[in-house]
Amino acid sequence: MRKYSVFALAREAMRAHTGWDRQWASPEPKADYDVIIVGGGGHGLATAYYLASQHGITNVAVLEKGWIGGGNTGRNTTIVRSNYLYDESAGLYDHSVKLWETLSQDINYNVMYSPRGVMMLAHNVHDVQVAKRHIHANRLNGVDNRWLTPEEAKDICPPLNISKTARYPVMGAAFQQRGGTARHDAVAWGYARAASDRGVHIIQNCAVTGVRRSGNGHVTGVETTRGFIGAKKVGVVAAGHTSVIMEMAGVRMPLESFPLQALVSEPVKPCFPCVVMSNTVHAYISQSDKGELVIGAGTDQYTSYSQTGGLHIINHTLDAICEMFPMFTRMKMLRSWGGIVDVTPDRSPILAKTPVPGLYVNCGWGTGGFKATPGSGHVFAHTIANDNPHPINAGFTLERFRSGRLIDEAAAAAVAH
Ligand code: FAD
Ligand code: PYC
Repeated sequence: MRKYSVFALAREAMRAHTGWDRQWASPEPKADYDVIIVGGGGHGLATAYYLASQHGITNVAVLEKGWIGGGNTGRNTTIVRSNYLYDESAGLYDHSVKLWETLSQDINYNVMYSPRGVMMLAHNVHDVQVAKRHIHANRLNGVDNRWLTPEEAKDICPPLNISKTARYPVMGAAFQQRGGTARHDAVAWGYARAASDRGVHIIQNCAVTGVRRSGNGHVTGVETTRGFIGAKKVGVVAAGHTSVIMEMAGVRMPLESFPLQALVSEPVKPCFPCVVMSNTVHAYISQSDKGELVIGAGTDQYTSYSQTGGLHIINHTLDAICEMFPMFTRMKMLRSWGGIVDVTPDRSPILAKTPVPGLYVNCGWGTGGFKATPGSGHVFAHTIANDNPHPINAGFTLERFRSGRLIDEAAAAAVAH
């Protein structure tokens, strides 16, 4: 009989549960695929999963230059919500929230979606008016959101300082109960495992370096660090680097890339029951299941591909957090990091066909695409499979930057752009 050490048994259990070993077992690329997805973040992996599960397209490869989930998917602060102002955005993000609600069952992987509620604070008359406008617009769209007085906000979130003498006094808050958090790594691993189980190839350490087109302009495949790989269709889902890849196909994108950073505190016992965001002071906070306070800042003011951000930005964020939650003043920071987000002029994503036949693009999520991962993958898979957008992403075109029919969600992210 084969003997297992306790360590080996634990490793087997981890493997069975998380599928982590597949991170190092990428298959050899085939010569030809029906669809190649460039970028193994949550959106790319979700797209591959829905191509296989909803459209029966399984001859698919996801090409990732590093490791799956190593981009923004594994670097974000995991806030999920759908309290966006405009009809198109509310439709897209609420589609995603609905998918979050059953995602763990759908992909048979615990993504730890926790609808603990997202509270957006108002500190001045302008904030109050904007928040109430959002609440009314959301409710007209069937998206839950309600107004809280400062006392009601404190009942939900006891650490909140509602003193009238605070530098940024709390004048009330908008509260979306269905909003919350999820475990970001699990989202990448869960979609990867579910897609891989359906035959999708997930190929790591494989950077795309060129896009090949035929004489009539149609995409024929991609050049990579592991050689040329043929494909009938290519979907680019490479947040932060979309412009670089699209340029390889001769398409100029309306995007700028910025560092966005976050940090966690030392772990402490559960003390923070929901997510709190403040647009005015550019800080937001929640507590992870490990006990760390998860704190995010605004973007740097300058474009860059650096995965760290300006120190002054994170200092400002911590000042703001300590003002709003004085009980955290003496806590210590455990680690900080950054990611590169790509931002469109109207701060809304592009999920669309491109002028190049067979080439599709999913980008421009800026500081807020984690929450959209299931919905984005679902409608992008539809767009690729049918060579036509799903009604939910029909407005998120590339063309809108030519026509001027923008979806201007500049205030929606609740962090500085
Ligand atoms: P990614 O996960 O970045 O995946 C893209 C992948 O493409 C990467 O893995 C990259 O390595 C790969 N790639 C790039 N170039 C190539 C190439 N040439 N060849 C092959 N592969 C390539 N959103 C929220 O909704 N809520 C939040 O609380 C939130 N907080 C955030 C906090 C921070 C600090 C950051 C940085 C972002 C935050 N976001 C948040 C935004 C969110 O993380 C992103 O919008 C989302 O994760 C984008 O997912 P993705 O799959 O498109 O991108
Ligand atoms: O979009 O909710 C959001 C968000 C929070 C932090 C960064 N983005």
